[in-house]
Amino acid sequence: MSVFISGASSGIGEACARSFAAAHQDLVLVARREVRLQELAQELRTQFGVKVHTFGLDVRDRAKIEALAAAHAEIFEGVDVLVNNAGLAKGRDVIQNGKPEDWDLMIDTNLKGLLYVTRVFLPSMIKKKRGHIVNIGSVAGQWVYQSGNVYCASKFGVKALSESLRYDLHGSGIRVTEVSPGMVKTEFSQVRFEGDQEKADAVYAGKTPLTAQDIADTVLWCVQRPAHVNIQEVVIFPTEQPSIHPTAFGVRPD
Ligand code: NDP
Ligand code: 8X3
Repeated sequence: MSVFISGASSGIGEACARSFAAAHQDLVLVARREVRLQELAQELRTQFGVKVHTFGLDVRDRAKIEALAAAHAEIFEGVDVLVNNAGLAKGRDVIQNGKPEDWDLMIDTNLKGLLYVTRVFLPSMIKKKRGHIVNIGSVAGQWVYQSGNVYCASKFGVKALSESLRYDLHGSGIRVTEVSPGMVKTEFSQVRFEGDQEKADAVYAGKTPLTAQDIADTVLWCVQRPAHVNIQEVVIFPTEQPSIHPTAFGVRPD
């Protein structure tokens, strides 16, 4: 068995890679920053003796994921656990000031990318009558907050796709879990605010956010339940973030 993790070059995906490697699972890691993946892979091979394959992949590139799956069929068909983690927010504008290029990026990555990646694993999982798809959603996919608009919509979409996969794959033996975190300190806010460190830091100021490891622990726990148990959804907030709304969340829109 091996575990495929998208967006393993930082944050939650990287922490998942470390946790599954520590649990002696072989890995297939993808992200756009391939050098980071290669460094992580080398570290995990040395530390845990696991096999790790890495591929530079932009999940928006459907032709590339299909070509990789065809060229490396043995590796892809050996995947029993798919962690759809690659994702991002871009900008935090009210919708009337939103930038269409940010909307495209979020929808193409968080939704279409998840679909393109999932699609290449379904035939082999269905044939094997086993598999586990873990989608990293968000509390932003459970509740909307001001200026969250398109990011929230993309994560509501992840929730819809997770539920749809459960219906459509019913009877196949494949489990589908959605893990929906609140505030996690990763590179997420740096990406959202395009490297503006002050804005990114303000998100977490005076609070104790979740760590990427908290989420990886949860993903691993879901996957390690017996085959007849499917943890359908997990919503995890930091203790100091009682709800998604901005006064609790830390950053108010400009
Ligand atoms: P990071 O920015 O630290 O990690 C995001 C990962 O996604 C990176 O490895 C990045 O790799 C990858 N990624 C982004 N775009 C693409 C792409 N087009 N193709 C392939 N990989 C891509 O943030 P997080 O770890 O926090 O984010 C992981 C997931 O968790 C996301 O889906 C996010 O929406 C979700 N989430 C995060 C929360 C938070 O507060 N941090 C809360 C709730 C959910 P690279 O740039 O190398 O391609
Ligand atoms: C990330 C959490 O609340 O910033 O998905 O949207 S939030």
